[in-house]
Amino acid sequence: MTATSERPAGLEAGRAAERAHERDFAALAERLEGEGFAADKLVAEVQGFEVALPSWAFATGGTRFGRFSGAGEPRTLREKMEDAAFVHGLTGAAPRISLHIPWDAAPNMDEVCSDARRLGIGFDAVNSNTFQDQPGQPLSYKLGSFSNPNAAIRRQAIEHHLHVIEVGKAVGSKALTVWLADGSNYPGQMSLRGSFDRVRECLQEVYAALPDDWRLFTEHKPYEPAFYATVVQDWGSSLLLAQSLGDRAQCLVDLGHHLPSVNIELIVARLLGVGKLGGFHFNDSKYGDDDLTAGSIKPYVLFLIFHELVLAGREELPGFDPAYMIDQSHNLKDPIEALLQTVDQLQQAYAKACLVDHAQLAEYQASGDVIMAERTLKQAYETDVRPLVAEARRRRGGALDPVLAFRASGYRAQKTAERPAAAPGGAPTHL
Ligand code: LRH
Ligand code: MN
Repeated sequence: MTATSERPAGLEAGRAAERAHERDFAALAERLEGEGFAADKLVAEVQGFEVALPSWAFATGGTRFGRFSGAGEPRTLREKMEDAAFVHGLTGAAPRISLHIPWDAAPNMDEVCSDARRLGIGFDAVNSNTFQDQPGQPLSYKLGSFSNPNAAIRRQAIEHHLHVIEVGKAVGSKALTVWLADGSNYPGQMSLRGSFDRVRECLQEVYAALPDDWRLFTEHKPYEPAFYATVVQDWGSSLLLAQSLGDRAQCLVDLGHHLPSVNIELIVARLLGVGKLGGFHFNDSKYGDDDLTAGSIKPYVLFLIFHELVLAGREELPGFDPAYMIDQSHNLKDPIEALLQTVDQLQQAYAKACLVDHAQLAEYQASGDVIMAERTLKQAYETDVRPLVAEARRRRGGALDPVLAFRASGYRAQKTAERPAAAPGGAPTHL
């Protein structure tokens, strides 16, 4: 197998790259057929994998220590959608964008819908925001939103969520993601039970306002911006809320919202087991909510998560309909290149998970053959599926190597010319 860096760049990676791909794919297909897999069926499965892009990840992100803005960054929702459509064009696997309100508030949502139709993209879950005070906002969320002891502030937060649902309905979203920054920094500051009860009460009102074909995703996070207690701190708190709300309330797992060494695939299996796994915010992290590109730090964990998902899908587990979304902040990488890498990593993790011999694994688990059970997973994980994933993209009109194709396309240079540079170090367009 030749390393990608030797292939000519650009969408038309050139016949040489095409030939190299065809040889690699043929070799892999032959090997997989030998192991009892139908290569074309696997390609079709990978083609079926789609992930939503976060509108807030197309501009360079930053930390409290600073932000290094990039060239040609989007400044409007339309420009974010242009970039999203370009990512979809190169991968064939990212047909929807997830909006964040009010960051993506637009005066005319009909215009947004016609732009989306023109660009060939749609809308996934819409995200609320009660973790910032907006200009002119009457009451502050400094000490919480749904958990706030002040009923008027809770009312304001509920009204915001009802507004977000209206925006989502206007663009055809079918889900609302609720992540609350609510929490405390010091023991005694907040009633640990009262705050949770207030959140549940407010969410019940929001849930009641959901259109019948919508879902509500509750997103847990252990800390930040609260540094002592976060009201929806862990999957257990999120599950308690989702179970108290109703069938269309499920839990969203942001991979970065787990303390180091927490077994995320186990949490995924637990939520799948009770039909409460609503979706994901894919990213990766080494320490905290680092929002790094998925598969960049813990690729085996990403594979193990997809193993649980593919198994659940094959078993047609009740309530299995996970919403796959990305949630990242690109501080150093070109945001589009980072998202192209991410989609590729997710496609690869999914493809590897499709290679697990589930029947064999179940046998080894039943017979207590620890080594062979582990080897059955590793056999799939250690298979180089890059030709399979590249073929799936090619059959959807995408690029064999999206990052090289993006660089060859000159898109960033074109956008840099079109879009005046953001002030260096200034706030990203979404803040
Ligand atoms: C919180 C979070 C949440 C989004 C925000 C951009 O850390 O993961 O999902 O609202 O990032
Ligand atoms: Mn998230």
